[in-house]
Amino acid sequence: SDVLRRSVLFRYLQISSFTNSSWMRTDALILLGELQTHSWSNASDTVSCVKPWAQGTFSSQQWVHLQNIFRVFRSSFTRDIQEFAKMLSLEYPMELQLSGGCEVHPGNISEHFLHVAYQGEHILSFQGTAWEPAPQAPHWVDLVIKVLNQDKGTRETVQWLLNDICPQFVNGLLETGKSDLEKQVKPKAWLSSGPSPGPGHLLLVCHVSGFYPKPMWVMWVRGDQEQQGTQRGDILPNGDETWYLRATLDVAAGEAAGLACRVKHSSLGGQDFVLYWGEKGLG
Ligand code: J76
Repeated sequence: SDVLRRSVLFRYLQISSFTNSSWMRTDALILLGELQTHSWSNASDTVSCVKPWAQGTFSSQQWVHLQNIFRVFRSSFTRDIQEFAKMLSLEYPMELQLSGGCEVHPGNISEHFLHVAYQGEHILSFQGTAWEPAPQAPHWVDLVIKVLNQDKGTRETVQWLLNDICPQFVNGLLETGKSDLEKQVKPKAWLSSGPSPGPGHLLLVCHVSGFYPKPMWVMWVRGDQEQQGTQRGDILPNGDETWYLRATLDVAAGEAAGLACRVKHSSLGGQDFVLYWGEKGLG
């Protein structure tokens, strides 16, 4: 199937905000490719599944075991940060971000990563069997690394989670979540005019919304001729696990007739959308 042929990125993303020495919170989410599978609010003791298939092929017993590891980790992490802040006289507020996970490639090949950012800057990573400072990290990070690397038990747990558990769990999710992961949602498309770019000029706007998955092709065309002046916006989330994209073209008012917006997407199965400027009263 498609989802098994491509590489998939699985990420645990954590944000810990330390307002002062007594106010802090940690929230996290897990993403498989474009889809959120889990969430973990500060208020909750356990990681929640946001998809019915989010336990993958793990047994309840394995799941409970992982929940315990994460619970211990979250409280130990909070304590560690407060201790380091004291030891290094770091100032509040502090923001810590953790990004860890694995990318599973076809043929059971996988890569993993675990990075930590402090005040938005990457400061350390777990590499191979130990923690390492990031290339441009401040000097005090060396001391943090030294302390962290003394905990052999934690290093072994991290290696086990990244090397063994992560790819196993992802392979299970690819099975249990297959139909969600392979879903195809067709976009809607419409045209509008944007703010005039200058006297005698029009800004043609082609909106494409509600599609899944993310890869999308959209161009202004005249017949078969792709208009090189097409400006693609950023792909934005609609918030319902579909995406939005717009493409604009600045044209002389007299040249708008005959232009069209062409949309190609996997959900359209080769039947491109073509919307003509000037139809239905526009232009
Ligand atoms: C993202 C997954 C990481 C999983 C790690 C799980 C292991 C764990 O929870 N270790 C903590 C408890 O360790 C004790 O108990 C273990 C068994 O449960 C073992 O026996 C172990 O040997 C024993 O020590 C341990 O306290 C860790 O230190 C938790 C936090 C790890 C961590 O990420 N620390 C961290 C990271 C970044 C600390 C500081 C920074 C940057 C600081 C920036 C300046 C404020």
